[in-house]
Amino acid sequence: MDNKKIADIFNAIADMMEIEDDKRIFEIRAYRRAALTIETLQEGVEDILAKKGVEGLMELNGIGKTMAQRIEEYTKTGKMQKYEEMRKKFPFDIGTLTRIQGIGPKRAYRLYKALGVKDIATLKAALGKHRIKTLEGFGEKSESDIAKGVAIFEQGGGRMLLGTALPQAESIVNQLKESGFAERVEIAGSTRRMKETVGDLDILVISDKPEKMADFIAKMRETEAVVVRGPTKITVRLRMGLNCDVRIIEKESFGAAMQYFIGNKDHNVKVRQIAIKRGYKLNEYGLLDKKGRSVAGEDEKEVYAKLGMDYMEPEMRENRGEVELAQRHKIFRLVQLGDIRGDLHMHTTYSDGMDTMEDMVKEAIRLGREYIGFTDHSVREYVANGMDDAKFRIYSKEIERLRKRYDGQIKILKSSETDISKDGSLDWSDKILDEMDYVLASVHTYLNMPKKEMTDRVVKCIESGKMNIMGHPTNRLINRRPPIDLDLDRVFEAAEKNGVAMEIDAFPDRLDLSDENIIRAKKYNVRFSIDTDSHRIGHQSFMRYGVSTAKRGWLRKEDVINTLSFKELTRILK
Ligand code: DGT
Ligand code: CA
Ligand code: CA
Ligand code: ZN
Repeated sequence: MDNKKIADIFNAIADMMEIEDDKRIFEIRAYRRAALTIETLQEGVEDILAKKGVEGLMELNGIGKTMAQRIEEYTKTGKMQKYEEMRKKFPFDIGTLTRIQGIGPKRAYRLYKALGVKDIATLKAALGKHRIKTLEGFGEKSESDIAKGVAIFEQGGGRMLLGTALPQAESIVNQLKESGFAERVEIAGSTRRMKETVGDLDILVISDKPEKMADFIAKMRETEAVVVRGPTKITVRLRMGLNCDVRIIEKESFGAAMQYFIGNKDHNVKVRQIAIKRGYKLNEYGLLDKKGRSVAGEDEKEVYAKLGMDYMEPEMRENRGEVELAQRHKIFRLVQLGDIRGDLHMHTTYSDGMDTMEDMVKEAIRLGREYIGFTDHSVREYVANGMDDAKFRIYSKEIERLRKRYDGQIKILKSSETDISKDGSLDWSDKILDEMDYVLASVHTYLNMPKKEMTDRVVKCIESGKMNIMGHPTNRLINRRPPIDLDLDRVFEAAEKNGVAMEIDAFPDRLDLSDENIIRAKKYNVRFSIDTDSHRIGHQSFMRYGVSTAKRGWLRKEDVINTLSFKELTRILK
């Protein structure tokens, strides 16, 4: 899958154009839009090209003829001429530098020109010598912001978002299945556990032609280089920037290998100790008795069963108490993707969404949603093209029109992602709030408030009795922006008292609340709403990331409000 690489290149071209001549707004925007589309696409561009050609790409929102041709050029040659030419003028790692908080394209260029900053290493050197603050237009504050940005970037440690890694893993799985050399292919590791970021991909294969299988993997279109190759394992470097471990497993060991390569290390260590206590030995080949005979191995559930344990879904296997629960046969059913009946957070062209409301409705129907809620931004979110009162009226009318038009197919709720103002009030008059079926409220501004003030602000809003769902509660962006400083216990307590649901925003760079914060929230009697925060029709499929995050936080169906029927939901939203 070339998506990630192409999106990175498009963004880099836009960055370089901005340095060169920022008046070419339309061109720059075209590259950014195309990058956004490709980045969040869940299907490989090369698959679209193979099926429908350049025209197929042009059907995508934000991809015109030029962009489609550039994509085709890259998939055919592994290069994009336009990019190669521009790189000569700007020979530094613009893509990485502009990912750092506090550095835009122009600043990256200034840092390069003045201090020779080319990448993270040279940026750190400049920070170490405190040379950045001496540059005109930078100063003390910029230097410390950039230093913080670098720290966040490095904490990420080159880990990739699940939303980028999983589609790539799935595409490889499909290719291996179609190769004719594999009897069974499964994703393992952190990707299978649906962890928010992934260090490398792990794939398990049953194959009776291991040599041919390994050759196939070495020659796959996404393979950049073979890192190591042995008789049962091949590690390749993927062009998109991750490594991928593929292990070839015997059929009779496949369940044991799944157990070993899905659970995180700590989970595995615990399970192995249980095996030892029961007089067995457990490894990736099987569960063996004292005489070395296999008592289980082909089937993963059987391995756990022989150890006296319930089966746990991969999302649970993080050694957070699930092993003990499984031993006591207390593993319960987690919320499933199929339980989700509606999506309560989505944007349209009325604010910063890219698709029309009607197209969003059609996509929701296609996905089988029973209801959806529109949540275009309130006016204060001017960067996101927030609506004023007059625009809200038109928005409101359009919702009513679509309600009639799609009556019987889907229920449409009226809402707005309402800014929680600096003083904890909501960014709409009561009159307009009253017209909404529910209120989703989020913090988007003054993100640096100290903990006490920030918590007071949010709690005051929750206690106003006017909001129903708190949108992306910590407002973090994975590997890019830290969470706002909130005393979450106070927030959850207030939410419990006031019947406010906490959102699990399913957008791949948010996943907010995170799994760990969901676990914290569960100590209180709060409910959750798993929403996609869609800005395009394709984003509605992000629901699976939200549901998996909920599973990683051990949520059940009854913890999640958008598993309710429309009737029940509207009753609790009143
Ligand atoms: P990642 O790649 O950092 O996102 O995280 P994982 O969990 O995918 O870790 P990885 O790729 O190093 O290993 C894949 C699986 O193999 C992991 O889920 C657990 C298992 N595993 C790795 N190293 C060990 C180990 O030393 N002991 C045991 N018991 N299991 C291990
Ligand atoms: Ca891994
Ligand atoms: Ca690995
Ligand atoms: Zn928002």
